[in-house]
Amino acid sequence: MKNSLFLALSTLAFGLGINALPASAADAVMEKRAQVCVFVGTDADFKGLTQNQCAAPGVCWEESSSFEDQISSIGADHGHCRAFFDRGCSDNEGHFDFGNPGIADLSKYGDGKSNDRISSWSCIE
Ligand SMILES: [Ca+2]
Repeated sequence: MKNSLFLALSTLAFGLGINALPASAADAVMEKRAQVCVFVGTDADFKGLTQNQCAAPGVCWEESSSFEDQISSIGADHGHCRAFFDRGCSDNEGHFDFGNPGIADLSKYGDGKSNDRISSWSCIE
């Protein structure tokens, strides 16, 4: 058991060492994956005013006035995301979870009360 843990940690350290090499393709991939992008639309089916919003995992994205309380479709390129009805990714007014491909029509999602209510979101890989 201890040996297998040591092997796992060694493999992980080796993997990190490879990724730490400068100016490599691995760096470019790691950099690209260091954020989660969420595509939103003010209308259903990712239409209306749209935007691709990217943030590092765990970082809270605050919707601008152009999108706050107007989003009707939302989806992430990968990862696990949570949309909040309050700013600052605060759960005061509730939330719902989404991922890829996301939810094309929030007015038909659950009780429909998630439509035009999103103020912020946050994702993990
Ligand atoms: Ca809308």
